[in-house]
Amino acid sequence: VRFFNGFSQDEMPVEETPAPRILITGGLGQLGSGLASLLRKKYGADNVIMSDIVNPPRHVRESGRYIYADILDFKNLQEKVVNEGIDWLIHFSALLSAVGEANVPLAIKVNIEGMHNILEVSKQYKLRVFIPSTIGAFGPTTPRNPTPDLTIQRPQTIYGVAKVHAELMGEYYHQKYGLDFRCLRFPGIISAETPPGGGTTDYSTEIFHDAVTTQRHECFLEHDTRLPMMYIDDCTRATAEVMELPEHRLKQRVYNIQAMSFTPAEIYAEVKKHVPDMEIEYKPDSRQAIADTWPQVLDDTNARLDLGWNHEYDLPKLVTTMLTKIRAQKE
Ligand code: AKB
Repeated sequence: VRFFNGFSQDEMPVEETPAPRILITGGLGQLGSGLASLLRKKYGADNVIMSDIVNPPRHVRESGRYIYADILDFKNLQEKVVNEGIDWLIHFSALLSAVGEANVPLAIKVNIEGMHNILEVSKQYKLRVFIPSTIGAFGPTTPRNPTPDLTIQRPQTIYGVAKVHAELMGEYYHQKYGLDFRCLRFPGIISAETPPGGGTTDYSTEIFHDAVTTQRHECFLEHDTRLPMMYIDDCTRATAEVMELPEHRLKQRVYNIQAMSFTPAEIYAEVKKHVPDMEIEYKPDSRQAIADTWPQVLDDTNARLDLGWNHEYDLPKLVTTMLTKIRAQKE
């Protein structure tokens, strides 16, 4: 069969889909740089724009485009989306669980009001929008092992309350306005290059820095506090993958994902295999009360089935990777 333009099906010129223009908010946090670097490799350096409200370190500026964007200023957000021709918005700005408890009014502003602006601007300009949720979106009445996608959500931190609100608002905008809202519930994320910013799972990154420097870690959680976790490369890959999927593949808007689940005693034992002099002391602080209300294991069956989610890093691979990277940084 020949078409009216003279081509057969095989000869038809393939229309190139242009690379999406992507804006990452909260770009200077734990997740921004890793995701920007992955997306820049896929879509070109100029198409991935990092943003935040402070002057970035030199290496961030040198690694690609960085702009000022204030999620609390709706007009500023509109201007950035229009001037930069944004198609996808990845919204990482947030105060994490521990710092949120220390400054509730600011957490309400950033995590709730800022998120409203993100949804509204995404609706207005028909963007595909990703807002991560978290294990913090669950509370003491949630089944903890395993925690399914659809379950009781009565969190007891402002961070968690704001994340449940974000999940519901995203789903509502999707159902009411057709907004292409996508959301993964992340576990604790462990990273070598960027520090976590005031969360309840931060010990799982700090322990590696201590292993390489002082060989002594003071842990702010009890030895048997089990939490879901993930290495940053799995987290950034999952984010890129969920954004790239055609919309019909999403059977729901919010998915649990995790890679592993461990206690401080278990990660310590794994680190000690490589750092025999390593010592740990448990001194639980206010973060213990938060961790005690969170899931121990997330059930991410739906993400594995619908999205093709698969983790690469288990606990042994996480430990060797983190130690290698941090040792190289300190040399
Ligand atoms: C935190 O501990 O607050 C975060 C999270 C699990 O969302 N890392």
